[in-house]
Amino acid sequence: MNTPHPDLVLTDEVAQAMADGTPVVALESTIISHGMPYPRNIEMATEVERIIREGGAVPATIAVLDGRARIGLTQPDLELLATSPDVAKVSLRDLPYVVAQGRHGATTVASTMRLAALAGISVFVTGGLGGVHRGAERTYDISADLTELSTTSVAVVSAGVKSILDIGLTLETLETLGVPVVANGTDEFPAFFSRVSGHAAPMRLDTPAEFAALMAAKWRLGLTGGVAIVNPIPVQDEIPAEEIGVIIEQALTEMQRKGIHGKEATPFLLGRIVEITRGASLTANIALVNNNARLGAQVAREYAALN
Ligand code: PSU
Ligand code: MN
Repeated sequence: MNTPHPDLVLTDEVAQAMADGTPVVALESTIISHGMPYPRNIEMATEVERIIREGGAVPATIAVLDGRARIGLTQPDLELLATSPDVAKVSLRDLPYVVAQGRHGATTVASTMRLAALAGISVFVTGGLGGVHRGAERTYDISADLTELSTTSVAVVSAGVKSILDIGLTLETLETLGVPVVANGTDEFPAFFSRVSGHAAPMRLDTPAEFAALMAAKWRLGLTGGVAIVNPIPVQDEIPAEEIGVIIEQALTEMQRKGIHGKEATPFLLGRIVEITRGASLTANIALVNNNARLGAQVAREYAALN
């Protein structure tokens, strides 16, 4: 099968879908290798692909394996990502290193967006975006997910950002970077585990067709860069903001005490929150990813219908 770029390896299914104009939805792999414990991570990765197929689109989970950027993975590939300790967390800056060294890498939102765009994929589903960490005025810890959203033309469906981050500063930064942040069916910017964050959503749309039209308008106008589609966790799966807020504070305090920072910060916080909630946060996390997959497949179908 022809690939759109010499460094990308597409599965036959994804290559065929791209050639036929069948909607394709990209998925990241950091959430598998560094965002959830085994075996829930492999169950999630498998289920999310199933939901996207059921929604009439082709899933393309993205990772770097043996130095090859892979667009679409097999079940054994997913197992490797879910279990191997040799899988690096790969954001944009790490991508050339793992490729040139022939290593395995799980891609973050930033690097998944870039590889999806190289493959010609316009819609990407994840759980939560990276953003401006609390205390960033001292640490400068701002996820490359934000700068990537400013430059790479892919729509990213997430459940917003967790309050492990500074949500207000994250929204301000996205505004500066020219990234439309559009909530699905709500006026409130969602905070991952909770439907409310105390911050208004900058924009609201109510149907997948409207999201597709916004994407098309943005890129037709020559406004390169991403669209952040933020989809609140379903009511029945949410953890109230007051409840999860205390736990997040505890995890942040522990992180500071341990001196953890940089690329380890997000995986540490996610892992601690799962431990402290004895898995309840993991159940919520999986529910919101599945919910995002349903929306992402619909948006991909509507966007494909426009082209
Ligand atoms: N937020 C979550 N779950 C995740 C991540 C973020 O709720 O798994 C992952 C995503 O892959 C995201 C990355 O792109 O963490 C951000 O890491 P950093 O802050 O180091 O850029
Ligand atoms: Mn960071």
